[in-house]
Amino acid sequence: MDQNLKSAGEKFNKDEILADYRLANLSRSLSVIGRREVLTGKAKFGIFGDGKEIIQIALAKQFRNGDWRSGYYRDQTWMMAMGLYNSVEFFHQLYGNTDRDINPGSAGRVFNNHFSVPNINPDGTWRDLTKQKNSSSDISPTAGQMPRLLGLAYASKLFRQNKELHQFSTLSMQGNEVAFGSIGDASTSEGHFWETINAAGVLQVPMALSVYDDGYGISVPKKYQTTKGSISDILKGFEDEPGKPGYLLMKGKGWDYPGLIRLYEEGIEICRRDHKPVVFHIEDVTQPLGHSTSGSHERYKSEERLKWEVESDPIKKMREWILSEGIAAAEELDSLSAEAEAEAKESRKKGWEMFQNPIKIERDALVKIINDRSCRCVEQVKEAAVEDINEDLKKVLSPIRKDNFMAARKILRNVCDTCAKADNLKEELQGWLKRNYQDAGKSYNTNLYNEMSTSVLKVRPVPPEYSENAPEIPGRQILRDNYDRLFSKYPLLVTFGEDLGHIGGVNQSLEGLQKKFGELRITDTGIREATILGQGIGLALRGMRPIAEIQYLDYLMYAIQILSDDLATTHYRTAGRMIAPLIISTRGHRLEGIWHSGSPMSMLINSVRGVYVCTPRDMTRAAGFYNTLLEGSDPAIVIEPLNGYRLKEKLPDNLGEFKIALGIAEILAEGTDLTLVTYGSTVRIAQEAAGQLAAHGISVELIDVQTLVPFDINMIILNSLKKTGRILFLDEDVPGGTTAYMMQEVIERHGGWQFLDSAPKTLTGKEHRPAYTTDGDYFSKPNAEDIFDAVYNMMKEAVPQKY
Ligand SMILES: Cc1ncc(C[n+]2csc(CCOP(=O)(O)OP(=O)(O)O)c2C)c(N)n1
Ligand SMILES: [Mg+2]
Repeated sequence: MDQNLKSAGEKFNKDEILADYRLANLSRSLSVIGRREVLTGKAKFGIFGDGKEIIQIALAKQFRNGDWRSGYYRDQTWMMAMGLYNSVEFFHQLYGNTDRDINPGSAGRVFNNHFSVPNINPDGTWRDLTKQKNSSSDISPTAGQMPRLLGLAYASKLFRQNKELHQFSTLSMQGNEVAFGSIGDASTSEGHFWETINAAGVLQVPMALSVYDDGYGISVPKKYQTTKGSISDILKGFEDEPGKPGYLLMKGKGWDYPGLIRLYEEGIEICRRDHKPVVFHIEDVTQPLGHSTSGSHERYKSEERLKWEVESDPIKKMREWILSEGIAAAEELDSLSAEAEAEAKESRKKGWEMFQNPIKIERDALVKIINDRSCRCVEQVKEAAVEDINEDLKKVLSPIRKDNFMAARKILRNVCDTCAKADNLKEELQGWLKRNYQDAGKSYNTNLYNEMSTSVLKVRPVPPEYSENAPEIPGRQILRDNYDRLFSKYPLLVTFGEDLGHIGGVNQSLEGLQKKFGELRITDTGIREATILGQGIGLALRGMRPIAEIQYLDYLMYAIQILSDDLATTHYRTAGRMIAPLIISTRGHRLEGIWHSGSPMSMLINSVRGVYVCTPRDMTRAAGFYNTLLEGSDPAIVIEPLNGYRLKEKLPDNLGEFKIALGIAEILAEGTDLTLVTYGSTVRIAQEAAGQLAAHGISVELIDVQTLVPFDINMIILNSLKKTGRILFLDEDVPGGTTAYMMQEVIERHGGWQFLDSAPKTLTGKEHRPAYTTDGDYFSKPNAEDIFDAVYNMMKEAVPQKY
């Protein structure tokens, strides 16, 4: 017996030890039964926490109200130990139960063992985050939890160090919260891991990360994942040294119950007190059921490894320790594990019934309609088809909703059309489908955006007001002076990014503001776009109002995974129970060169649905969007037009107050011949072209869509098209990119095709990236002459005798 284990016996309370032992057994039984449920076809996929039970029980003991978790799919025992997850909920997750009251973590929208705890009430107001144990919502991409973890920890630093924030006592207890993370050994190979580790060391934040080292990432062993095969060995350079703050590195064994309890007690105390980041490298971890239900580990683990895993099983080891310490007798432990197994089985039964019952009720109602209403008349063939479908449906042993809907829709096609009774059947079936589709829609198709009263779409717009002699000043100063008001108005507002602190931004739109508001509010960061995003997500989840800056639109590529997988899905994947109202500020569209002039808008809009996308044409509009967004609770990106910082704009009187509504297109010039639709930097070029066209007798109606998502809520473009009958969509994206998106919105979704007198057209950038220099730009992106020709040719085609 290990010396460490031996001496520990006296220190622990027997009841607690036995409760922990029971919980470990319960969790293991759930994993075993859960796997079986998938292999017998009752559930679709399963991934479990077997082998990690003892680590998580020890970890959970240090987790207090107000703390935060950002973990991954192995954490079921941790969640159970904190009282945030129970054995019936385990099955709700596994089956994908969509009832958000009984399956609150995800309402069936994500794989099992992906957790979350609401940060808002159903009306959108913030919960008291200091009175609950908080878990951010898990995502499946490996290491995807890391950037967000940085932000969760960073919030504690801000809440502690910025005294003005001490008043927000339901968001934080003056920063005394720890952000706990977990990650598998193999996922430490990801860039996100290293970027986060470095950033948390630089920032010195209370981040406590556990690495569960089970030696494998699915089938690939550590030697292919980690230099020297040991994450703690290679993290050594990050360790604290006198005068050089870094990390606390701690090591434990996955089977060592008393050792792990001490390890976490010691490490978390330092982390919480000193805001010192800690990495717990937990070795000797097993994975007794293999990676997931998608395969079996016998295929890739050696006989020897498999044998070692059996011997090192943490529950077996804990049992040995309890016996050797004389804490309890074997019979007592046997009865505890039998009890745990019985609970797991009972929970499976309950969970299955709760999953199946509503579906069966839905099916019964359908079958009843068919039985009562079928006409059994002369239309023999159709009637037989209806009977067959109905019989097949009744025979499905474990129905899912798809079975019901498929049957109803197929029967509808076969309802006879000769007698009155059949009319009844048709009507009732249509009614059944409508009602149940509405209900299924609530389960699967809601909450992509905030539907509560806190939605940014409900913010009342306020136009910019101008004095008679309003001066014209460079656009960057409008942004700066607007920010000045915002930082005074919103104490929870912070902004951070590369070069925006000391020098006030590469375009000086924050000039002088760090000096005025302090480094904790306007903060330079390292060059690390993915974790700038994650930092923002974590802060936003904790009730702050972050604006994360990405220096150029092109560099958002580094963060697109986090933006798309994490931020854009947060509200949807928690079925509306969590918000992360992060604002991302960036600039783009025009300059020179392949990596500084991109306008990859279709990449964005097609991968970040769930995040609003604002494309202001000037800095007054940009400022107006920030003002609006800070009044609502939605994540959004604002892309400032890169060539507009020095251009002069009229200075509004109501800086910080005027608000531009999202989704409202603006007609910038009225015209009768053709509708020209664009956004962002191209607006100015379109204005120039419209002037040239007017000189040639062509009257263009120019529309700035202002935001790509949401898109033209009031169908202003459609109304214009009704008048002109011709439309050209213009931007700097690739062919088939955002112009195609806009065309689909107007022509298909809004029904614009009915009003076309000419074929609708698009004018875009070239397929390649824009080349360097002004000429590179001229020949890569649409210019005023291109627009002139495109419009002129459309008019010539339509009215050849005139042009
Ligand atoms: C970005 C990404 N790449 C690959 C995968 C597929 N995948 C899921 S889990 C996993 C292995 C992770 O291993 P590790 O981090 O050691 O965690 P463990 O499952 O062993 O606990 C892989 C490759 C993924 N989910 N995300
Ligand atoms: Mg692993």
